[in-house]
Amino acid sequence: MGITTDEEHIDTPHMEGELPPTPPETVVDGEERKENEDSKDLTLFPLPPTSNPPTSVLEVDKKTPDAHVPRDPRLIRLTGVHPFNVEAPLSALYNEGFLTTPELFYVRNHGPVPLVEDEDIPTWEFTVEGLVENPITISLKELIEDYEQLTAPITLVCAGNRRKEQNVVRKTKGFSWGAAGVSTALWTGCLMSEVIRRAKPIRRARYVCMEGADKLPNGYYGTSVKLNWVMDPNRGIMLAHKMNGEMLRPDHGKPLRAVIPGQIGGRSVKWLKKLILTDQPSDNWYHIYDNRVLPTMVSPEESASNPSWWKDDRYAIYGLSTNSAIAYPAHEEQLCIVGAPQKYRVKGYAYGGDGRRVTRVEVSIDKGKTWRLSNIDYAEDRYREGYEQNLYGGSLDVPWRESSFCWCFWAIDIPVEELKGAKDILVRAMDESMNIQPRDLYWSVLGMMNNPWYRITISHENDYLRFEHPTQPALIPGGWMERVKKSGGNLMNGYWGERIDGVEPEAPVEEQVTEVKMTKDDVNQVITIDELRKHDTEESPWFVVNGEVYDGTAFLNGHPGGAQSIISAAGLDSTDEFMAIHSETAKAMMPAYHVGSLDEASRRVLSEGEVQQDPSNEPRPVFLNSRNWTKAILHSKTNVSWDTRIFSFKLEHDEQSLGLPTGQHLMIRLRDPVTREAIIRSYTPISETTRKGYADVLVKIYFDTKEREGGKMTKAMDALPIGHFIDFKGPIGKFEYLGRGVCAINAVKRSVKRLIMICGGSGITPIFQVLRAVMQDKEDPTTCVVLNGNRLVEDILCKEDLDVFARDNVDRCKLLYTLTKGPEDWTGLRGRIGAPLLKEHCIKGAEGDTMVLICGPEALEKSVHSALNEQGWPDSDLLFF
Ligand SMILES: Nc1nc2c(c(=O)[nH]1)N[C@H]1C(S)=C(S)[C@@H](COP(=O)(O)O)O[C@H]1N2
Ligand SMILES: [Mo]
Repeated sequence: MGITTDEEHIDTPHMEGELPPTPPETVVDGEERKENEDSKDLTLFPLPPTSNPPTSVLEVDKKTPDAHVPRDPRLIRLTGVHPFNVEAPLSALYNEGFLTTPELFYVRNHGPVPLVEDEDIPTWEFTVEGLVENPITISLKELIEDYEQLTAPITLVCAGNRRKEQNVVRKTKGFSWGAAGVSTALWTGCLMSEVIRRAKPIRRARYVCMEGADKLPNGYYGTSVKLNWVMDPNRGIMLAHKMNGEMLRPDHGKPLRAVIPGQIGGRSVKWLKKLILTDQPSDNWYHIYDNRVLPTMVSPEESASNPSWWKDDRYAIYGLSTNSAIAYPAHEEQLCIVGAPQKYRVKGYAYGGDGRRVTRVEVSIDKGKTWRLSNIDYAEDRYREGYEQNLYGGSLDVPWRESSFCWCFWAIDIPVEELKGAKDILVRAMDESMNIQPRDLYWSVLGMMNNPWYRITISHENDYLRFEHPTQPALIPGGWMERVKKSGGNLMNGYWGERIDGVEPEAPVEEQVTEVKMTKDDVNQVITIDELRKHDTEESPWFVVNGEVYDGTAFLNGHPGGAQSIISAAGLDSTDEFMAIHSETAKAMMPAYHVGSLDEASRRVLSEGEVQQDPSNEPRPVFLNSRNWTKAILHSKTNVSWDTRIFSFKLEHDEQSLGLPTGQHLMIRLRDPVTREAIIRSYTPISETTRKGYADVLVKIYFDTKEREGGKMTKAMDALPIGHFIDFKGPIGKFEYLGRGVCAINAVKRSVKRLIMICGGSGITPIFQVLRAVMQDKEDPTTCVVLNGNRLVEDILCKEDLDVFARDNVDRCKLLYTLTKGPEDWTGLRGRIGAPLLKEHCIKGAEGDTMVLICGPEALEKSVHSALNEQGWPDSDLLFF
């Protein structure tokens, strides 16, 4: 998250009551609007932001049943690789504005995405059956031709939106959505009531059951809503085939889905195949065991052993609960308070349920003692203001409707002076029925409809205010909830786990982690690593959790995460991922699959230095461990150029240092997403060695070309989804720079006056660390000569930083770039790094006063080696990284 210093989120203070400018939006021009050209009263309703439909299938998806679905790599995967359940980073979602592009629209798939070829779209059929006089089958072509088409903006929200907060309090049976399980699109199609009317429901019919084409472990996905709602035009229940004017994308129900405005997303069935009229709610497994808020005292065990909780219709959820979240300040955003503008604009989204309008959004910076009224922008109203017109082949069916089916954006300017004195920012929304978000979180087994006040904390660090959201989605660590919980705070004390003034602090409540027993008593077979490895197969995948061996075969079809996630774990120790993802209920199912215990020796071999959990559970101050693999999480990717990225990894906690001495490297271990083979390479991070909590690694991706296959490791890195674990080990390397000219080679110290650094391409990274260490220490007398070879100017990595070192240290740093394909106006050196260049720029001095550090492709290292030897450099002065 960047540092906010200027106008980015802050505008000049505005008048009381004046609406803040809304996020950028497109104004209709072109075809759709032509007919209205003479009207002066053109309404400026938002059109979708520019979409860049993904065209290629991501590496991670290729071995899954979704290998036919191109996707956007920015989406954060919440349930491993498959099934695809994702949300966009919250700021990215908010920045899209009122309408979300289909590629960033959240996805909730219970299983594989049905494959529907474009040529089969017109003949896609669905039925209307059950309690009707006239059962019918309708093709998509007929639906478009025979039924009145309309287009309307509608927000979908997964009932699990914001569930991570519940999971931090106590693990629910659901995966961890952040606050971006919500998105808005313009949907085109017809009213569901039209097709039902043609089928002539009989009197007894009270419910409309819907069924999708996705075959899941417990049957096809299905649910129901009341027939009465479907027939009510005010509820706007649709059958949609277009999203933002284009055919539905595969993840969003291509070619046809239900869209049920104002209700939880789970009712909007995708890949729609059947509408069945009944006199009872749906008996589909997913209708019964999903999308419910059971009473808070029903524990996971109770809900599992007593199915009647699930059958009680009172606990099914339909209309959304009133909700809101803060988008800016973003998580870990920093506001520089020196020379900051007077006001900071806090902003976010809010929505109500069942078409109820959000009528106020209030913000507090004193823990809810006082509230200030925020401005609300209801972009949805701007579609109402105009008269009926055509958009994407449907009439814009909103002007007459009174309901609010979309999210709204709110914003409020708060004086930075006041933020400086505050510890947190709270937001709550209220709808037109005065339903207001509660202060306290209501925990329930499925963790759904979570809507307490959204709270971000403010901490003061030197000249900065640093903001923290409650959580981060998926397994991504971070957020104040985790921090408070770790330090013993009780998150449910009505005060966000903080101490209440004047009240004796409660003894930190030991979390009631009932250790779920995952083994079977009569299983006592000892299994060796060789036996385990025989089951590294798709047919009978065995995997290891806590040293115990499980046979996943019988569960391949029933696993909610899909067979793929079990197959991916075959033959491996998957303790960390397993324990992190699974609920108590899931763990309680494990004895059924328990086949034996891995013998001691095999455990050691298998973990071959896998993260050894410190039994004391103390946070480790240093991340790297030279004997064991430790895990960090991919936090972000930044494109430096078309083929070069900075991968930022989040260490185990904010205070942890990487533990990499200057000049040394670390190893990164990944699994090839397709073959699952382990790939290990060494890298030198470019982030400062003193940086805490994170490490940045600069990587040039070697893509496949027509001539040759690309780099296994770098392609696999590029395919990594944000939020996933990667293994690290180290430090390694024979060289270390101790400072002030003192180097250690294989731990033998040696003092030098000069360092000559020769590198090519991404070989700059270890060199960069050493150079920075020298240049940052103004007392370090060592002089450095850097000879850096590349093809094009734009291939020179870290050039800006290098140039600054040279500019600020004229007498200590000599920087020489040489290019093989330099542009005409290039004033630096030309040609490869070889004997002639070296003779000129790598001049031997007094005996032993210089070390030459070399890092680059093998060919470069070889030719430099022989050239330097010829020029009289002894091997003892040369160091190859
Ligand atoms: N056929 C089918 N329809 C489905 C689902 C599904 O898994 N299969 N998931 C539901 C849930 S829980 C949600 S929140 C929405 C998500 O829609 P989206 O993926 O287009 O955002 O689809 C709903 N419709
Ligand atoms: Mo959902």
